[in-house]
Amino acid sequence: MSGSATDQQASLSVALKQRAIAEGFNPVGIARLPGSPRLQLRTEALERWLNQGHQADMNWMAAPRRRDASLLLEGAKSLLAVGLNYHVKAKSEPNALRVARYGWGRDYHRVIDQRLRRIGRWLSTQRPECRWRACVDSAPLLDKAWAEEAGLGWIGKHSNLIHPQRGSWMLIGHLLMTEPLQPDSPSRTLCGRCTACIDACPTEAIREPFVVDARRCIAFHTIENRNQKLPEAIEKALGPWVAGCDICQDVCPWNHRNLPDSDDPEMQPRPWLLNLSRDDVKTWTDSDWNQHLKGSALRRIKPWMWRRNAAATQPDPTTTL
Ligand code: B12
Ligand code: SF4
Ligand code: SF4
Repeated sequence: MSGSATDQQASLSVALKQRAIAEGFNPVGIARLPGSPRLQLRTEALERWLNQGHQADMNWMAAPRRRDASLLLEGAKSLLAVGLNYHVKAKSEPNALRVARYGWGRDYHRVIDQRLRRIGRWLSTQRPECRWRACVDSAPLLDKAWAEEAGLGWIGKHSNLIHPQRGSWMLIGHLLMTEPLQPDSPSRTLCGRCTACIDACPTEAIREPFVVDARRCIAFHTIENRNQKLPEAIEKALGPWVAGCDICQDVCPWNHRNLPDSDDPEMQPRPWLLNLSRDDVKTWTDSDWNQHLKGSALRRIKPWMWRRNAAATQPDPTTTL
């Protein structure tokens, strides 16, 4: 490649990342397909995870396209990885039912998708021949492995991506594109000898470092499990968690630093999510729920599931009732 083409690639890469930061994303980074050999290892880890049945009934996890990002966009050469910080100042009320932080603000799928598309449209003005595709969860992509490849952070032993200054409270999206861009360096693993997340998980869902068995995970059961009754072992361990579970991230030392709070208006919590009681859950009608969950990622939890989950919760042992 000629020197000037390399320079053009470099300046487009910088400009694209600046656009992403202007959209409220931080950290941001770029990776080249097909990725380093480490990405191959992560893909093999997915294979093992599926073979062990850790996906529970999320059969969509087995989609072959998840193993090869180039199948999501023909001719894809690079991707822009973006992180959206959802750490906010507000806290749950001490005796309230607990709702995982990722669901406090507006549905992150919509927020990230809209912003990525704006970046994509800008890219089209710079490179009209370039094709792109915004991916946030909805597309079968190994989000964390690609974000790690693009330097957004490392995959911790609880399997979430951690940024050294921002912790793990970030949601991830990607813009796949046919344009070859200049890649950033992949992140290094910084968990060291720590095992706090593995020790704190009440259901022993982190079977070994980096491997979460969804069949044992409270987040899976409260959000995805469509059975009328939760397994007994989950009911016993649920504590106050009615929607998702943040325990393994709450105990992580990388989340105990002075983390920047997001002032993004779309990430600010809906007040009712911080102060939800069993009585609210019992008495709200389906249409009350529809009203409360408008534009929320927690819509995935149907009203009957909120009732099922709440009925199984126990008071938080760390608070006095
Ligand atoms: C399926 C899924 C779930 C399932 C299964 C969880 C899981 N760990 O797989 C359930 C419903 C349980 C779930 C729960 C949650 N999820 Co979820 N989930 C996904 C989804 C759709 C796919 C994840 C996946 O590929 N799993 C398959 C297995 C094989 O992957 P894995 O566990 O990540 O394993 C990787 C590592 O272990 C690594 N690895 C393996 N061996 C080794 C060895 C070493 C040395 C290293 C370093 C790494 C490593 O390679 C594997 C493959 O990449 C992604 C979105 C996406 N498209 O990627 C969101 C996603 C992972 N979820 C997310 C969130 C926020 C959550 C919750 C925090 C929500 C909550 N509070 O309730 C919890 C966290 C629970 C937990 N400890 O993982 C975010 C995570 C953001 C981040 N900072 O990492 C994602 C990326 C969505 C997004 N777009 O932002 N989730
Ligand atoms: S989300 Fe909760 S149940 Fe799932 S692995 Fe983390 S601590 Fe365990
Ligand atoms: S709690 Fe410790 S082992 Fe777990 S992800 Fe954080 S640093 Fe890594």
